[in-house]
Amino acid sequence: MSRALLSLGSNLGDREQHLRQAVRALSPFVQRVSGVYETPPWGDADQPAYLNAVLIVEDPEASPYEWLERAHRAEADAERVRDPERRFGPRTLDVDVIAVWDADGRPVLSDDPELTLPHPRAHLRAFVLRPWHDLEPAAELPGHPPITDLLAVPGLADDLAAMTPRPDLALEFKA
Ligand code: PH2
Ligand code: MG
Ligand code: MG
Repeated sequence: MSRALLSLGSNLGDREQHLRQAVRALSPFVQRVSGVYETPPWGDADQPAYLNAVLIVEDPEASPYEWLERAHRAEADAERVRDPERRFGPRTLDVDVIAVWDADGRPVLSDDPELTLPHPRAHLRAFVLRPWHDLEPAAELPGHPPITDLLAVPGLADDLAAMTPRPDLALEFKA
């Protein structure tokens, strides 16, 4: 189990710092870091705007659950507090495991509610698809059309138009 796409999001506190901290925490595994986008909140409109980015990470040893554990650890480091009443509510740091590929490049599929793979809503989220597309234009979300086609779905047009690239916030990363 070796490769994963992780999405990062923050809309509370020092958002930039939270994203940087996540990249640092995952740095032994990080292969690529996308640009940062400022995005309106999705799913629960009554909260501040997000900063979003994606990471491509690799570790020949890691199982999908290890990626989830690392994601949760990074969230805990950002002192994330979960509000059970607001599933899509504000957070200091959200690290989601979007998709995982095994050592042979085959997608890992899972319907475990703890870790559904691929992420069940990723194909609807411009804030995941667009930064991913910037890194890997030919990518495919397992079980879906190529992400270029997903980005062309009319339902995503408004969300894409509302995303602002933030090149001023490039997430430094030294391999
Ligand atoms: N995450 C959510 C809910 N809504 N909206 C944006 N723009 N970006 C996010 O990362 C996000 C969201 C829950 O994970
Ligand atoms: Mg999320
Ligand atoms: Mg999450």
